[in-house]
Amino acid sequence: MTTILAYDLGASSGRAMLGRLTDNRIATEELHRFSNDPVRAAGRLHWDILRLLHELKQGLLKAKHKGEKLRSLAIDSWAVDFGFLGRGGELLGNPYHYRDAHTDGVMNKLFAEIPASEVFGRTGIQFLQFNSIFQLYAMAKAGNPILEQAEHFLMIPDLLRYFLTGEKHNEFTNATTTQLYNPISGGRHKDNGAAGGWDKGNRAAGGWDAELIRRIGAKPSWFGHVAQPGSVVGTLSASVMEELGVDAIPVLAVAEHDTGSAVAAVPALNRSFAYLSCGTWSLIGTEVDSPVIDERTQRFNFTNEGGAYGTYRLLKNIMGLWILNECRREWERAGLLYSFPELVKMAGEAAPFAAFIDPDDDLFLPPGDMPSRIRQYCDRTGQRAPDGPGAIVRCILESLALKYRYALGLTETLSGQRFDGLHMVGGGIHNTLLCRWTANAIGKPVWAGPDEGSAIGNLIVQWIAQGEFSDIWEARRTIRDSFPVTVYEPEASEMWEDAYGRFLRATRLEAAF
Ligand code: LFR
Repeated sequence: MTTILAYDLGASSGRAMLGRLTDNRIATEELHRFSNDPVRAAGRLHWDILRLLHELKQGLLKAKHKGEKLRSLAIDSWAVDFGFLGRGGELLGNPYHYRDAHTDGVMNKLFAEIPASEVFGRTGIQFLQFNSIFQLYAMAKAGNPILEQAEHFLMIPDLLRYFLTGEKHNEFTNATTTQLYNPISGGRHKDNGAAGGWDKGNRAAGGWDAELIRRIGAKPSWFGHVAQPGSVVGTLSASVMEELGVDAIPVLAVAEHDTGSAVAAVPALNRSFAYLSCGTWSLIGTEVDSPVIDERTQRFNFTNEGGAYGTYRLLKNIMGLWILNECRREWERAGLLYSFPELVKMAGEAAPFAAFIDPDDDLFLPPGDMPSRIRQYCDRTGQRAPDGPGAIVRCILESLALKYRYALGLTETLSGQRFDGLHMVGGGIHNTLLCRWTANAIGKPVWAGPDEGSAIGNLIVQWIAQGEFSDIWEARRTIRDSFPVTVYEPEASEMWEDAYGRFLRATRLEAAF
């Protein structure tokens, strides 16, 4: 039996998960769970990176107290955010939260200097105003003093890994989400293999795009060695070992972008599959062997994020359960306490298809009063706004399910494939109404499970590196055998078909076709 540790950090909570592999079955045990609370300071929204480091250490201590012998550990988290180290490896400030307002309006300013089509052509990454490229450009334009001292750009898991090991690496899957990484030619890694492919040395093609980096006011020297998932990127440092009284545990790079790990854990048996990683965000798409960078992918704002083992994720970000979470917070602020099951039950009892939102409207990106913003959206689009929590939650969940149908259809068009169902992974699968409505909206079965996709994806890449699985497909079969998958068959297809037409008109998405 081999026991390993996966840290999976989400935008609202993190966990340390033990993984055990016995007789070709995976078992997980949540060792430590903690909230991740962004902190607003001096008008800016930050991640509390040292608190996160503290929680990682608590996870290690809990493993020690249980007498666990860990063969390795790895970290995954949300993407795009980063911190800087200065001279001597000093941390320069606290990383900004991707929902901070400093990138508002910045995309168009950058496009006035570098055309959007060029940025997309070089990176294949969808435009989201919080991508690291826009954050860095905003920092450079604002004359942010951190950049004067900066020597190393490290993304959230890179930074935490650095604190644990003292080593600085940029992990590949997260690096691609910066929108400064060129998967085809790159700047420094031109010799890494065929365009967009995967060479025998287990390194993806491409590399940091030094020219793009320079043109946004950043320095290529900040961006370091790109580590592939499955490579060893350090060992717990002597000072961490001493502080915690633990042994020298090897630290591996995995698909450190949580979505990369979640997709690695999709229990698909067939190479052609569609997934929906469902949590704070909904990420819907398919896995491809090389990036699909063309005019249509750009027009529909699909992305090509790097994955484990030379794959790419052709997918679209959909705002996801964030809107519902923020509604709940807002009601709580007003003294109305609802649990998620209560809200979902109320939604089930509300009138169907009364109003629709496009969850990806800019209105819904920043934290705040979502019930008012939904009202504002409905006023703007000439719809009667939903009134009361049940109707509001129904509007959100139906709109999400219909937006999934829209994005799944586009995934089929852009990838030239047809899918006979949708794999749903992540905590969002506990929202059974959303699973059911998604099956109805897409008119195909939904296969829901596992719920801890990112943590499991993190674990299997560690085990593949250790030779416990021969490849990702063997690991996916084992996931399939180890965790339950709930099947939702589509129902009421005519009603949902009709609702889809109304959704497209209300949200103006029909114009996209
Ligand atoms: C999901 C996720 C998405 C990314 C968003 C912001 O947790 O990683 O893939 O677009 O968070 O980083």
